[in-house]
Amino acid sequence: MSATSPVDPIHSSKGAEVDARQPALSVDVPICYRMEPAKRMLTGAGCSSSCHAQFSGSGNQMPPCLLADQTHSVIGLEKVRRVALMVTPQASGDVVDQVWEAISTIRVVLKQQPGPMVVTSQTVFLKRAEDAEACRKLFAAYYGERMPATIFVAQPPCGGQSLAIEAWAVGGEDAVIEFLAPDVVSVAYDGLRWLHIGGISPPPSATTAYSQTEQALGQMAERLAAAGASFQDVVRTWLYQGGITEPELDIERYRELNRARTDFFAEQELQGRLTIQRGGLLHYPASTGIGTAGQGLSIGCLALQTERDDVRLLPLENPWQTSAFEYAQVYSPKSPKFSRAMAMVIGDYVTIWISGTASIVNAETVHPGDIEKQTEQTIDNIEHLISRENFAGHGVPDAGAQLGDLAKIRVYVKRPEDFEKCRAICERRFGPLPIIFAQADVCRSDLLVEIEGVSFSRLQPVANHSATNPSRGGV
Ligand code: 3EB
Repeated sequence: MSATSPVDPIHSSKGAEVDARQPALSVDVPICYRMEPAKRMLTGAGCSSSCHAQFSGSGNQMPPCLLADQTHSVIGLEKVRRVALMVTPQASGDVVDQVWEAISTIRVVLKQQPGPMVVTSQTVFLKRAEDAEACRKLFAAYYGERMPATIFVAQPPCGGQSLAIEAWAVGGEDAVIEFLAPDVVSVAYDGLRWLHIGGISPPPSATTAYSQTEQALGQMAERLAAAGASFQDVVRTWLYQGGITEPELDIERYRELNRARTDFFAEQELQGRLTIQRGGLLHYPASTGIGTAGQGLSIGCLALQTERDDVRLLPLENPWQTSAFEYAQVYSPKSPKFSRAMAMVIGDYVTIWISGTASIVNAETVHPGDIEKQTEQTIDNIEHLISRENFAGHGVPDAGAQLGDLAKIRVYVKRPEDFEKCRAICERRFGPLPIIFAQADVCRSDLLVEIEGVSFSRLQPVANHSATNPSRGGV
């Protein structure tokens, strides 16, 4: 491990170049470290945070106060380091205080890394939607030209705070980070190019769920095109819909979203902008479709472009669940077009973006009214979805992950009074991990909880391992 010179957390500039001096990673070292929550850490004595010993080398000065409750994971990939932060400020103070607290917490965590880190995307969960403008100004003051792709979501943090932030940062000697346009950030290294796109909302003139979805997806396609990409490259989408279970005329808004999304993807397919897997199945991104306060829509996505022949994208389904795109019409006349997860095998590394997952078995909601059983079932579903067994069923026997490989999760809880029960189960099943709980309506009125996350693991060869087909998108 290369020790770094002390970083002055107050005076060091936000350098434009990324120059992470990565510790050498050996095969038996895990990829993803969940860091101990360093709550209200005091300067100097008494700091027991394991991140010092592991990542800062010796002789560094102690970090300054960490104010907000935060947990983060450090993901050491081959050429870059990623940090996933879940920050929930203290409940006291107005929204401005809380934003500063969250920003300074993110800053301090990133200063603890051995090289410069750049925040590329963030999701801001708001108690009051109208606070978005005040937050945006503060982010602009801090980040300047280097504003992460941001999505504001009107979903109150379950702990009562004014906001919570999920932020992703990246650093590494070879990483080239470009702020291409507002809410469009690209990260390129090692033959990979990631695009983080946030902040897409339809114009106020779009009032119906159908037209909101159509226009937002159209804007997403435009932003992708402006960045030299297309829907073909999208691996993950997030759709935050106001009034998701409410009727609009006679039909539920979520069903209209699905109709618009289906039409949009059909159009993309006609234009040759959707990958078709072997067997004719379309390559739908992993997704979250979840409720927010208000009647709007806000969407974002993550895309990956690469010419590397050791990169495979694998849309995952869960044999315990009917594929969403095959749900019967009773759930939505045009089915929800998403995959249960998108696994990416990149060299020896496996990243799995897990879609919003709920207490659904086959196509039915199970355990209506019971938050504890719904939480357990949801976690069971995720565990099976990412298991080696499921990867083997998809023809990739050397990949898979466990709950302990998750770098972070988000838990959407419908009823505020269910929060503590849900949290207790999450703590028991996942162990300590970066997490945000937010209050949101799930897309079926009988679903009380939905969980999404991302895992990082390594390929593990099976005995009699035969070479797998490296072609992209193949199953
Ligand atoms: C489900 O399994 C729960 O419409 O994009 C989860 C993830 C859900 C994504 C979406 C909906 C979506 O059907 C709901």
